[in-house]
Amino acid sequence: MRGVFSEFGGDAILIYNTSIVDSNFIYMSGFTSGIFEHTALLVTKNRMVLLTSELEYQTALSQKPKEMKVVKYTGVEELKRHLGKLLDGAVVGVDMEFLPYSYFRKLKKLSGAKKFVDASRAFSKARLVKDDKEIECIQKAVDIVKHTFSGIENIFKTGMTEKELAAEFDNRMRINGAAEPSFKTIVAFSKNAALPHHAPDDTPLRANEFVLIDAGARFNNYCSDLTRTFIFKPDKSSGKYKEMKRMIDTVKEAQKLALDAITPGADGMKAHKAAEGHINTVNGGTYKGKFIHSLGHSIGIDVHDGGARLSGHSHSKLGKGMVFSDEPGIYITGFGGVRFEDDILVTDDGARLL
Ligand SMILES: [Mn+2]
Repeated sequence: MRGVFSEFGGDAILIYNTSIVDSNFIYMSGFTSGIFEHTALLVTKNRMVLLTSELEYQTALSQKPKEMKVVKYTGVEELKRHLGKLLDGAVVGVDMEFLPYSYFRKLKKLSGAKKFVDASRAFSKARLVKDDKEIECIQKAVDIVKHTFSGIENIFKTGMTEKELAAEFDNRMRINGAAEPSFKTIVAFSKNAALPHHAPDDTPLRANEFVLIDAGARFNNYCSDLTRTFIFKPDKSSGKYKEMKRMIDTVKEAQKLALDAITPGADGMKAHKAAEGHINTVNGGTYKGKFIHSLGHSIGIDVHDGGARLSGHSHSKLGKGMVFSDEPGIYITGFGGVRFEDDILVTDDGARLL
């Protein structure tokens, strides 16, 4: 079932949502509706048992996969009874990167399990390689953002704030089919674009300035993550414009070189170095050291899906079915920044843009 067990040696896996939902819960259940706080999901080699409250019971029944049994429980004594029946004496995998220690102790005691072992690596390994259905969802999430970007320049207006543009972008993503933005949309004007994770504020838009938008959509639980950089009302005769344009051309070329360096079997370092090498050497080294983050991260149910990275230190082996962002950038403090980001799928013999 979903490849998690082939990576894991124990008897069962226990996923327990606190007031935050574990993305492994979403991965295993496939649920797209409901909140499922304080819900437990028990997974064995060929079955799943969901222990949830009355509140979510009908929602669970309407979405459950065939192999899932849904059980209602109220209170800690009933939870103990169900967990004990299913896990007493078992070696149980839990996601130690998610489950808080206080819950770890409580659940171990309630279940009577022999031992809790860490299943976080089994999950991240299984989730790293996407099946066709997952790729379809990511593609849809990508299409929604691309569609939102097309024509967005028509709403740029002198004096509009970053917050206003972010709100408009989010609204359009929803109208275009997103369940929600997959993270807080970044809109950065002018020198704010030099801060890769700038939070939109009241900075007004001015002519001949950068407009950087980094946004993602969620579709059927799966995320996309794309960035575009524009120049608002360019003054093409200005030196500033020429510099901004050179930064844009350099980043776009770096992004292309990185895409060409992504092949199954290569390590995560190769593509990063292809982009970085170009940025560091172009135009006599003007931008040396100005690409200040990793080239890319794995994308799936989480925007930063873990498992593997495209970075200067990454030894991750790339393989067919993995999805990464390809997002080089140049950041010049006090002047501005440029980033272009697309999501790519590793194929049989290379990578293709989603
Ligand atoms: Mn990204």
